[in-house]
Amino acid sequence: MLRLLLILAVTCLTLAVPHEKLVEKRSSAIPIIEEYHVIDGQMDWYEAKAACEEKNWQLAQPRTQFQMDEIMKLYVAGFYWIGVSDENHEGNFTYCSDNHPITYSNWDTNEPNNEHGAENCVEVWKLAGKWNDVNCTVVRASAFCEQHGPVCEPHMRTFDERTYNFQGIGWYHLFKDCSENPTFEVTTKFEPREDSTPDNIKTRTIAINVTVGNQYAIIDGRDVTTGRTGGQVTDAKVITVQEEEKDIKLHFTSKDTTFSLKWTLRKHALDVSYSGSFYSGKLCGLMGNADDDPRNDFQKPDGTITKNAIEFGESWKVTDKK
Ligand code: MMA
Ligand code: CA
Repeated sequence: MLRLLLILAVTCLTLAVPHEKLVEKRSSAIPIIEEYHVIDGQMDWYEAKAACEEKNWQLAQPRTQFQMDEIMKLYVAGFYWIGVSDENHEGNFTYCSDNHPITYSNWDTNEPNNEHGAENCVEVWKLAGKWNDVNCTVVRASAFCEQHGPVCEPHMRTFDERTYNFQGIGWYHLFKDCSENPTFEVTTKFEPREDSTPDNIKTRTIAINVTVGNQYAIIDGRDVTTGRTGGQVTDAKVITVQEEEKDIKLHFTSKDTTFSLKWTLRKHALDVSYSGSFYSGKLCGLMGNADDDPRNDFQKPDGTITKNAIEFGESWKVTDKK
């Protein structure tokens, strides 16, 4: 069963130059967050963690400023635990659900200071969303929790971290070159899963089609076909495909940018990442424009922006392909 989960996270590798642009965006298998919640109370960190888990959520683990801003919409006053701690290794803060080093932080001035004995857990303690490290057993905070989307649905996540639920059927533009002289496009085909009903359609991805210049690659389940369309032949092998036991990996390069797709069949997950800066703001399709601003991601082919995920998704349907 191949189900689609678009999982994209952002990692910033900034150069030591002021105002340097983001040069690499990378995906990783991070959970898709559906919603944030508060559980009010006077809890220590472990109680807060358990309180989230009891509801099938987990302590919120903000991985971007955008996520932090979403969480802070719930802030009223006082202290709130988040799922970040350095209990396993002093000074190395990690996300509590996967022990990965944090990719984002929002420390208050002079924090983390590991004061008053061991301060290994992180609380949000100010309206500005600032973080403080504090003793995990201090009983004083509410919990910020995150609720994860069901992992088998094609919850989409754009390059700029906007998540949405879209269950269209057929071929769609996943992402394509929307610069002045476009050279590539990536489309994916969705079909209903077996457990899909007319009132509750759930789709999975069954094929991926990549075209770069006059080269193409089609991944249809486990079958991979590559070739060239008509026109002049270039020697450069622009698209490469590696078939591994669990994954199919595809890379292609255009201008200064290499795009990497990894389709993990077992996890039903498609990861897309890229490194390079040329296409910042010049992509379009279901994964948005990659300009770092999630708010403008629902841009339709005509350039207008909608708030409706379905209208957005449907606007990227490939009409001349069944
Ligand atoms: C101070 C400061 C913090 C520390 C808390 C513990 C009020 O702030 O030293 O860094 O975590 O005390 O309550
Ligand atoms: Ca502290």
